[in-house]
Amino acid sequence: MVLLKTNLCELLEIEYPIIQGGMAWVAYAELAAAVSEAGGLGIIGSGHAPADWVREQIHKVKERTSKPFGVNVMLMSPFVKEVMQVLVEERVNVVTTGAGNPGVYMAALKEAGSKVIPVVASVALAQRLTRLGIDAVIAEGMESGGHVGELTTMALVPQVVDAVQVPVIAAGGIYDGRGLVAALALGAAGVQMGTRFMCASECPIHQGVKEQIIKAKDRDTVVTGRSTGHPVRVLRNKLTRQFEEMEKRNVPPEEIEKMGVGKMRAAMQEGDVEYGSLMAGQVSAMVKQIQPAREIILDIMNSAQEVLGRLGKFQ
Ligand code: TUI
Repeated sequence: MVLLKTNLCELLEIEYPIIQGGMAWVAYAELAAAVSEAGGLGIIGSGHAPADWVREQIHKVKERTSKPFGVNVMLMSPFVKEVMQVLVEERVNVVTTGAGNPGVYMAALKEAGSKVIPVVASVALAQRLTRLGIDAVIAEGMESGGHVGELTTMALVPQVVDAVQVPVIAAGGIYDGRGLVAALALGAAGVQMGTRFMCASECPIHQGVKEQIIKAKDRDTVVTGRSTGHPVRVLRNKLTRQFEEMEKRNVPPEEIEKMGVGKMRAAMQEGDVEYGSLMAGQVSAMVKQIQPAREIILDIMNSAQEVLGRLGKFQ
């Protein structure tokens, strides 16, 4: 097995430089524990969930593994304050944040000994947060599923690498060893992957959603909600056609936002693949099967070894 130990492995005390994305309604304790047990960093996605739920999930992971794990906080959640308080009390190893600026929570999290790793979609935010003492940063390109920025991973990652001193984790558009090696070539110290882990056997989302990801082809994801200021990448379905139609008619953003409420839950829990929000990234097309998390991680590392062997021939 190729040894791709980076400073991220050291920082997080993990075996492989692979982090599982903290996806709301998807990344439950079962998945996070399986990824951490397999040598990556598993992350619970807290999304819009209340603090008590997050505490339960943390306890569930702690029962299943003694290895480090993380929790992702969606900063637009109405429960963000209470959730942060739970993370401080539980002394979670790693806290990742999304969809905003975690500045006001930094001091308390650092005090509790947590590594703080925000997701950014721009160089400016990465720089601002570095000054507050973050431990690493996740640079997420618009290939990813869910809430997206404007830049691609290929353009964003090297710009963030040049702008900050902390380790950079590349996210968006990464599926296998080719993506991992490419990310390292751009200067990243590791990768975060969401979509592929949605099809992990341990991921307790509805089987119908996994099937849609496996069926997806290269152009089957679209970005909707640009007019609301919260664009999200999802698999194309009847819901996205409704959104497109509303945006064409210049329906007010509040009404469009309203139509999105509860749609992630409808997809991920109830399996409504027609009118649910199937947040997934552009690599959906590359996902061919449901596999245990351990197999996914070993497959990525094996294919990274193959790529490095191939590149070695150019020396
Ligand atoms: O957060 C994500 N992905 C998400 S969050 C989510 S839940 C949601 N539901 C409905 C509408 C919107 C979200 C689904 N997927 N990824 C991390 C990420 N963060 N990507 C981009 C950003 C980001 C964007 C703007 C981070 C900060 C930011 O600006 C903050 C500032 O102050 O400049």
